[in-house]
Amino acid sequence: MRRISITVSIAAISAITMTSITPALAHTALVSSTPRNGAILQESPKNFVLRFSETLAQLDRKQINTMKVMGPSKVRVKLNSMKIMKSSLSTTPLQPLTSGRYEISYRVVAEDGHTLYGVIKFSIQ
Ligand SMILES: [Cu+2]
Repeated sequence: MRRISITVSIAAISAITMTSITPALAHTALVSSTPRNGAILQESPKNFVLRFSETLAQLDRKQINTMKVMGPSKVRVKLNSMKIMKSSLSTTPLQPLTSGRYEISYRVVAEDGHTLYGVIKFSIQ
């Protein structure tokens, strides 16, 4: 059963990698994430990191690049403040996550002004 879930998550990752590379448009795309989409973790992630293909835009005092993490029973995970380093957005959970399924949804604005939304799913055993 374990093997099946791992195969599925590898397929999911390949699909994502291909979709982010294939369009030859200049818009930003998610390059990688921690945790990876479809990841099955043994313990709580220490941080959440999203890496994009373009530098993210920044505005003073306005949080235009953000992510939200929903946990089991649709409970929102409390996060520390967002950190932006060029093309990556990261944060850490306030408390370790318990086992279950999680969903990271993000919204970022690249320097070209375009917005990108997406969802990353992972679970903790
Ligand atoms: Cu664009």
